[in-house]
Parts: sequence; structure tokens; C-alpha cells
Amino acid sequence: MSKKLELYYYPECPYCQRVLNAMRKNRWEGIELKNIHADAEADATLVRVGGKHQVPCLFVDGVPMYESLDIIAWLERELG
Ligand SMILES: N[C@@H](CCC(=O)N[C@@H](CS)C(=O)NCC(=O)O)C(=O)O
Repeated sequence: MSKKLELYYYPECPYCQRVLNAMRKNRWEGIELKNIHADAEADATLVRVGGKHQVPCLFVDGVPMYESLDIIAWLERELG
């Protein structure tokens, strides 16, 4: 995987936990975690680039993808 992957999330969000659990179960690696509750810059980037304050959001080479199930389906396709 040569794409840059960044998951914007926060720990209390159940939809984020759904993605994080799939990451653990499938041992997907190379995904940088951005906790928007701990990182004000990441929080601002999410809204500036993504256009809305919603997590989880996976940035693929800087392009935002929302919706936990879409993110998991995409990661399954890309990372197996
Ligand atoms: N259908 C979305 C739901 C995501 C969602 O509702 N996320 C909540 C947190 S659990 C959110 O971002 N709320 C807005 C906010 O926290 O500002 C998904 O499956 O990813």
C-alpha cells in the first residue's frame, strides 16, 4: 500500500470503534490515527478538508472518505 492513510476518529465514537476493531481483527497496518479530541489541528483539518465534523473519516492521500462501513469495505478491498 503506497497510499497515505489517516483515520480521523475519537475513542468514544462507536462508529470509530467499529473501524478500529476491524483494523485490529484484520491486522491492517500503516494507518495513522488522528484523535480529533486530542489534536486540535486534526480537528480543524477534518472540517476544512472534509467539509463536515463527522468521524470516522479516512483520508486516502488527503482525500476524505466518511461512513464506517464504506471505510471498512474500502480497507478490505485494498488491504485484504
Ligand atoms: N453513519 C456514520 C455515523 C458517524 C457518526 O454519527 N459519528 C458521530 C460520532 S459517533 C459524529 O461524528 N458526530 C459529530 C460530532 O461528533 O461532531 C458512520 O457509520 O460512520
